[in-house]
Amino acid sequence: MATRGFTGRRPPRPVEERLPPGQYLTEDFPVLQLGPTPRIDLARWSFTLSHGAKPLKRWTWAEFEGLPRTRWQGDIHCVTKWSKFDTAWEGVSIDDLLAAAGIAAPTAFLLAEGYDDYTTNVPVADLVGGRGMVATAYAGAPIPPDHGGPARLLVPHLYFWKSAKWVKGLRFTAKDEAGFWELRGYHMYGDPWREQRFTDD
Ligand SMILES: Nc1nc2c(c(=O)[nH]1)N[C@H]1C(S)=C(S)[C@@H](COP(=O)(O)O)O[C@H]1N2
Ligand SMILES: [Mo]
Repeated sequence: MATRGFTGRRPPRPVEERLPPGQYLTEDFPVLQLGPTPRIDLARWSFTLSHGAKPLKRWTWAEFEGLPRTRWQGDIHCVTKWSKFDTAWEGVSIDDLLAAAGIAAPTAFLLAEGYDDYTTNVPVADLVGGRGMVATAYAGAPIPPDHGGPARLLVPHLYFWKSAKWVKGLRFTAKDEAGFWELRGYHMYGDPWREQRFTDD
């Protein structure tokens, strides 16, 4: 006799339910960035948590590799309207980073900063509680440089411009400060399900 639910597998959700408004599904992984892909030597790579101008904690690549690892698989949504399903990432959760630094987040907001001087703002509440990580692997391999390797922020529930590539640190800020795209007309928060693409959406 076949028992319903015996395999413990849920039926896959239909594509329409997984696509936020205005998005389409792609199988590709488009590359979107301002400038050329920076080449980052792992011997010189470091990752820093800071509060304004004050550094709080810094890790070398070797130290970062020793931190607890987290895996996440799910859908990502770019403001240019593509969505990609079931992407698989591995890295260090922001919860584990803060614990390893021995600190609680000093403010409610931060700017993620890239080696290419890109910045983007994210509320701390959107990164803790298992909602964000500094990813170093994609689909079981080191993240390719074009997609932000050696390390990129991953905040999958917000539009993908919030997932800063070539991330070099997180800077806690007293107020919610606009980053590169947010200063140029993009939304301060960027929730794909509320279609927050531009400043006044
Ligand atoms: N450091 C950095 N991160 C960045 C960008 C950038 O120009 N520099 N572009 C952002 C934008 S606009 C998008 S849509 C995504 C694209 O990520 P992908 O190239 O891996 O698809 O990266 C975001 N992260
Ligand atoms: Mo983008």
